Amino acid sequence: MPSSESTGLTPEQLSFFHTSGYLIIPSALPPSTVKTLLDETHSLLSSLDITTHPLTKFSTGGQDGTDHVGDDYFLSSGDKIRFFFEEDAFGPDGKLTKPKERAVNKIGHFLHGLSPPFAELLPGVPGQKALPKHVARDLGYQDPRCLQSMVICKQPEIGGAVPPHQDSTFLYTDPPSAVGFWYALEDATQENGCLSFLPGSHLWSPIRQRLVRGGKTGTEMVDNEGRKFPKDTKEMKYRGEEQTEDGEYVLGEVKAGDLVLIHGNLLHKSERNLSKKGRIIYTFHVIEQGEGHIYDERNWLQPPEGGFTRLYQ
Ligand SMILES: O=C(O)CCC(=O)C(=O)O
Repeated sequence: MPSSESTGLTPEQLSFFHTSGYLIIPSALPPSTVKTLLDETHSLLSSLDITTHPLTKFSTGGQDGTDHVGDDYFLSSGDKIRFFFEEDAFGPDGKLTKPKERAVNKIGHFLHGLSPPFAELLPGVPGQKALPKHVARDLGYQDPRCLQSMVICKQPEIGGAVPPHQDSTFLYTDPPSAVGFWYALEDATQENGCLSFLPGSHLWSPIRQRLVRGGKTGTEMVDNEGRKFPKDTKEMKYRGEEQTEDGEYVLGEVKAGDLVLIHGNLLHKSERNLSKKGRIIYTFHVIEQGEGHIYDERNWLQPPEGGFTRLYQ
């Protein structure tokens, strides 16, 4: 890859990310890569055998996580490619009301290890901008590890909402260190349920709770007794205005190929997709495994044999 393409973030992009807690990078993937990843997604969907599938729905339960999915199919998905259905894909008789290709909400959580086209994004493909390892370096990671990846389909007409949440609640290290890399593979608009963000909330909204294994449903939220902000977060500032978790969210409408970076403490969400247009995206998350960051053995997601995938070789 020519060195001019081996980019990380510009000083302006880095400053926007530090201030706002998210960053949109236009055209981070070339159109040919977007097509390859969509083809791979469709091929994975066709390969799904619903006769042997437990018909697990994907439910986040939002920030309080009371209804978060937690069955064994989900809990053991960290080193596999598994399929989770839209909650509204089932009729009263418990049967799917849509063809499987139009019913799956999410495919996860080891695409970055098991699917060659998705795996190639970590080192970077020709023409890819803001390569994950360079972004991680610019964000100050010592030993960044990719710990999960997923395709989220947000299907036409039945695409589920994702309530406001912070990714470090689900992918907790002490201190928190998660960053999400979220690639649009189709245009995402207000109509089909794009992301929205509460800008700056990563600077004042602590990780109060975290999702662990246990409880009646396999996962539960517990109070976070560890640190609640990343190591380098400056002192929280109250700037006079009311800072509440139901403040004003800004829409993140994006085009296929754009990359969105999301700070692990940032409050963000996406609405339902009731439109006729799907919204397929690919996302993976990175955490710090160096410098005294502790990955808790109670976290719902546990490392595969050999550990989480290194970004720096
Ligand atoms: O793609 C979506 O709708 C939500 C994704 C999200 O919130 C996340 O990956 O943290």
